[in-house]
Amino acid sequence: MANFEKTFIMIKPDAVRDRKSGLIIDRIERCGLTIERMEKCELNTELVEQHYAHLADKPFFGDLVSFMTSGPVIKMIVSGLDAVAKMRTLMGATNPLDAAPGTIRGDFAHDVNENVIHGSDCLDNAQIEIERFFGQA
Ligand code: IDP
Ligand code: MG
Repeated sequence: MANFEKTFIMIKPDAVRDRKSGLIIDRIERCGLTIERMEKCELNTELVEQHYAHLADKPFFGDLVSFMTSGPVIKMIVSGLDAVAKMRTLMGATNPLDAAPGTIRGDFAHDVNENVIHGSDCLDNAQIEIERFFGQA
């Protein structure tokens, strides 16, 4: 049975810089999901390090933090039936080389670090990330 869910989505600095935000938002709405909240903002290093803490021991962590603080992002709360899994499917694989054509990363991303979009990977993390980026709703 499908459940109504909210998930945390972020259009990353590469896509904002390349003016792909509108195309990406269009894809989210086309599959029946709703943008509940949306704001353009710049992230500080501390917030990015917290958000990606599970990757702190990876060799690319420094590049990831630099990239995510390199320019504005557009953060969103997206809702709908099975919104968490639906957004992960719509986004495609983390590495654009593996992301299927027709997915957001498959069509817009060219680099495993600069890969256009973030989406929560499970319902528990969606709640944590919504609170981290938007505060208590
Ligand atoms: P996800 O964004 O698909 O959930 P995660 O494994 O949570 O993937 O990684 C978070 C982010 O870290 C990725 O979206 C990407 O920006 C970056 N990243 C992941 N793996 C690599 C890598 O092997 N090289 C460079 N950057 C990576
Ligand atoms: Mg992840």
